Formats: sequence, structure tokens, C-alpha cells
Amino acid sequence: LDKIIDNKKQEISKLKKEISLQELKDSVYFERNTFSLKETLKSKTGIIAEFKRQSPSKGIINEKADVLDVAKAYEKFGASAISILTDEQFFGGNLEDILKVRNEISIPILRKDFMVDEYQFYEAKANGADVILLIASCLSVAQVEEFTELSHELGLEVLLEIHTEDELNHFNINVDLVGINNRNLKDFKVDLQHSVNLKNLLPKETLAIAESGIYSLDDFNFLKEKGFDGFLMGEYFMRNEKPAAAFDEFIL
Ligand code: IGP
Repeated sequence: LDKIIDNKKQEISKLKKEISLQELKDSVYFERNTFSLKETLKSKTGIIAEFKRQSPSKGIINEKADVLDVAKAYEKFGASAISILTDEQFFGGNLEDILKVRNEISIPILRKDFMVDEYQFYEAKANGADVILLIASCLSVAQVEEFTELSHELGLEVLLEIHTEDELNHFNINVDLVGINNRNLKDFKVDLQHSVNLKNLLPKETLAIAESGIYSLDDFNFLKEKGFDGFLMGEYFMRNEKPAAAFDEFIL
């Protein structure tokens, strides 16, 4: 994780020189109205379907799938949102993937990346994202507050990701949704019951998303019964040549 963050900071300082903040603000997508995940969570399946080519824990998952085809089909089959990994180095993603998709679908897009600098929020808005992931283990409590405020100024919703009881102190009532990662980012172990326990410590009205390691309908039903409002799923779909076909079968 530390390696990813270091790399991210270096990338950002390079990018800032190539594309100024003002250029981002002048981009065509900057003034658009964003889509709300809080709304589509209720009106659709609750599944946030992810587009992910590779990951540090799993290596290559799917190199061939086309982001636009997959996003359109995820939407057609009832996804509440599309999550798009934009980290290049470790996840093989990029911001253009979001840019390509934004005007072709009418559900929110989550920019999935390691957000550590204000610049990335302007980038996200300029490239068509609607929701931002803030990972508690990468940020201070004050950063979560600042980044949440900035996101809201830009019309973006915030999904705060936590994994441990300690990280509950990163929660503040302004975050829009809380994601509980079933996977420990340090040793990659998945534990659904751990997430349920953590969810029960959040205020009742918090919109809670179960993230990662949902590999069967049983997993999904278990988490749904325990009161999760949303389900972030990537590998289960992306493992297939046609990720959205797997999504379609899953929700039937
Ligand atoms: C999806 P999975 O196990 O269904 O592929 O997981 C998503 O939750 C996972 O990609 C993820 C992630 C993250 C990736 C959750 N939090 C933070 C990168 C950074």
C-alpha cells in the first residue's frame, strides 16, 4: 500500500506540470450535472459493478474486455453504478476509461483510485466521474474531511472505505456512503463476518456498501440479509470473457 501511495504522489507531481488545474476546470465535462449513487442504490440492484483489468493480489484478470461494451451491458442488466479503476501502474486502468463511458450511460461512475491530492478530484470531475473513493487507511481524519468538502463543492459523492474498527474515526456525517472492505489490503484475506460486525458499529441510517470478495450468490444474499445497501463486485464478473453476461446470470 505504501508503495502504491508513493508512486501515486510522484505521478501527480508530474501530471500537475502537464495539465494545469485551470485546464481541468475548463474541460467540457467540468460543468456537467453528476449522477447520484445514493439514488441509484435504491432504484436498482444495489450492485456497483467494477471494471478492473488486473490487481496486485490477482495479477491479470481480464486484458481484453472493452470498457464501453462492459459498462453499457452492466447498466442494461441493472447495476446501480460502474466502478472504474483508474490507477495505471498497479491496476492497468486510466482516466480515459471514464471519459469514454460517461456520455454513453446514465448511472453514476465511481472513480476507483488512491486519492491523496486535491488535484485528483478536479481530474475526476473533468473526466466524468460522479463518485469518489476515499480509503481511510491512506488518509488522515482531517484529509477525509477536506476531501469530502472539496468533492461536494465539485458535485461528487464520497464513498469512504474502511476495514478496521480504528478507521471508524475517519467517518463523519458528511460522507455520503461507507464502504466496508471485506478484503484486508495488507494480506488480502477476505472475511464477510468481520464486515458485518463493523457495519453494526455505524449509525443505522448510514448507507453501507460491502466491498470485495463477493464470489457467490450466497455471499451476496448473506450481506444483503445483514442490511448492506450496496455491493461492490469486480473479479467475479471480470474473470469472464464477457463480464456483463456473468452479471446478468448473477442477478437472475
Ligand atoms: C472489488 P473484487 O474482489 O470483487 O474484485 O473487489 C473491489 O471491492 C476492489 O477492487 C477494491 C479496491 C479497493 C481496489 C476495494 N477497495 C481499493 C483498489 C483499491
